[in-house]
Amino acid sequence: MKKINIISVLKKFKTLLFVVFIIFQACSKDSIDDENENYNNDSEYNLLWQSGTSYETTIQLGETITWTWGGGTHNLRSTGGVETFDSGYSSTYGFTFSHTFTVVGTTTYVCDPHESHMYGTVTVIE
Ligand SMILES: [Cu+2]
Repeated sequence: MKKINIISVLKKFKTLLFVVFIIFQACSKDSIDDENENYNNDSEYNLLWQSGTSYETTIQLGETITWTWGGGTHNLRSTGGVETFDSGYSSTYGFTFSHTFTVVGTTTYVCDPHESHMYGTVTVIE
């Protein structure tokens, strides 16, 4: 008798569970979108900085790039070109480093421990 009740209750809840699942999925997507919106508030250009990321970015003179750390220990250091910057090391997920580019030309940069797969080039145009 009790078992039958449980099965009938589960059957009734099946539709409800499905609806909850759909709502959960929708909310998850919203959360990701919100994160991305926050991500883009600080400056004109936002780049994720973690293993396996490399960038070629062209920006206007005076614009700022912000790099946001993913997991791992990274730094971000210019290695050549017209501008110089050095973030120092951080292991903090979500750490950010920003640089405003004020010289026309190209600058290369790298993460020293991961130079083969974390690097970039910024080209500044007028
Ligand atoms: Cu790195």
